[in-house]
Amino acid sequence: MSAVIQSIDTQLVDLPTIRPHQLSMTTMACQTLVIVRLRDSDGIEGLGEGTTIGGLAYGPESPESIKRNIDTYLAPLLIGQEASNINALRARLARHARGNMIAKSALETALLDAQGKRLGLSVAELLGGARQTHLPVLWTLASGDTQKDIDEAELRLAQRRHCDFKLKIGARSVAEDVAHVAAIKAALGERASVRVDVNQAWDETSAVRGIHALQEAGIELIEQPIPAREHAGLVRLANRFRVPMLADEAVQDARDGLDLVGAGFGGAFALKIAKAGGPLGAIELGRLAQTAGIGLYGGTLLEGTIGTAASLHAWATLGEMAWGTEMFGPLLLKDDIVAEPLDFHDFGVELPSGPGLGVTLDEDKLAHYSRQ
Ligand code: MUC
Ligand code: MG
Repeated sequence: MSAVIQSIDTQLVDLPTIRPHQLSMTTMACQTLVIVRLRDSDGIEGLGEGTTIGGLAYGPESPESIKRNIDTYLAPLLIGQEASNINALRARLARHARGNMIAKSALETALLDAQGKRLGLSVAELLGGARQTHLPVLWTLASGDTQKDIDEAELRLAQRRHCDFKLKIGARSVAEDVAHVAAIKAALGERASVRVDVNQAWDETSAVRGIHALQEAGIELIEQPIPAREHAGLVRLANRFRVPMLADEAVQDARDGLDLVGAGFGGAFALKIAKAGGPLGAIELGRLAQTAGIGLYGGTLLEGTIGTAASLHAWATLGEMAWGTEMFGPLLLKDDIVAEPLDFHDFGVELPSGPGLGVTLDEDKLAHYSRQ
């Protein structure tokens, strides 16, 4: 069953969010997905998605650069190549193009989707098989308003949709952030796990002050308190506090994971397909963490359904993750571009079944939300 990659098309899709989503570096009212459609000579189409947060606010790739770099540089490296040897295609992209991990993740996802469809296997089966099919999913409270966040958490608990909450902080002063988080934790009590994501906003001294107070307030996990490259500082914070540190921006791939483990980091790692250049790189980091006894967390860059499904297939192969997942991206968007949305219930989501990602496009919706 051999096929050649014939064409790769990319589209920018702008979807409004259900409410403003406030992070330390930007407030989002809309999410832009870069949708990849990869067609092979046997007529099979693979879908992929490359998505970031807030244009260039989160990282060095923007939706526009992802699209342009796929169209100009990455797609030509793949077109005409044999479609089914994904390891070889991944190596080819790595050899001829540096960085651009989100763009590479979108392409690798499309290759996996196509190969799964070709063989009649789900992406998780292609990757060795799923060890779980219902994955826990937390919700991020980021309206910027304490009472609105509490009301939102109460609603999600009552709906049995989420019982773990992540609060985005770092845009305001440490004292204001701590008061906001402590009020939410006090309102929810033992009914919910409350964590924070600082998205690199603090220096180490502010982090010591902030984390001390957050630990006292009963917060369970502190995500990326200081800048990504400050590995030594993150190790110091992890050693200093009882509350665990979650490395996110600090750990893009297995290379970073190895450095942090080597430096004595004992916290947890957030995996994201977008950081590692696709599901395969994220699984490499996950396996390294499992070998080193580091707890895992399934992370998102707030992808829509295609990127979320690709991540779920990867996380499912790793077995239970100590800190669950945050694969709620589609729920933050007002609408979707797929025919069948993911099934969120009982504090988690079902792994989609069917060949490939198990996701089909709704062509009308795609056309409606595509940027002209
Ligand atoms: C991040 O840094 O974790 C994940 C959830 C959310 O609200 O933002 C993202 C990015
Ligand atoms: Mg994070």
